Amino acid sequence: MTAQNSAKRRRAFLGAAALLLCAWSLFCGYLHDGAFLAPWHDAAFSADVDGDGAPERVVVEGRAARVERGNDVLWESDPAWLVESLLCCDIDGDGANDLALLVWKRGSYGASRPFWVERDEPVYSQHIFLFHWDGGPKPFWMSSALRPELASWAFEQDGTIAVRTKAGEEARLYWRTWGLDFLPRASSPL
Ligand SMILES: [Ca+2]
Ligand SMILES: [Ca+2]
Repeated sequence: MTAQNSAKRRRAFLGAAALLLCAWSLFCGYLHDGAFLAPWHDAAFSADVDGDGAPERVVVEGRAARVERGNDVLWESDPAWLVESLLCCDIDGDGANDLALLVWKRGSYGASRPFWVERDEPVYSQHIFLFHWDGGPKPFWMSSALRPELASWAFEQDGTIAVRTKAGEEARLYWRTWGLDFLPRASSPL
């Protein structure tokens, strides 16, 4: 092999390595910002979030949620969350509207975690966060990582949440004594 050929092969190898490094960086960047997590859809609707009889504006935009009244922003979701969808409905049946967020976040736990869990998961997982409105959103139930993950959801007249999983299965979530749970298949209205 001539010195010229050897130099060519070295340059080709370095070029391929640089390309691979660029591709890997882009892939990690996409993973970092959650681009592969869900088809993100902006949405906006009116609902009486605080129960005063007048509607507020509920907005999901750019993976974040907010509640507006006129020109005022009453609440914005945590920037660490990627908000996929938001419902405003009475999920726990107490007569007052609640906010339900379908959220992607890193890890299964918040600021505190069980003592036996040394380190939270670094990858994104899907969660449901529920809030009462009492002068602002007060969290009252936050799920661990959803299994199965949800592709869509909608609040139904019977007080349940109709969901479709990413595998295409349809099911209902309902408010049990404390927390959302899947309706047993036999009692599902579907
Ligand atoms: Ca209101
Ligand atoms: Ca409620």
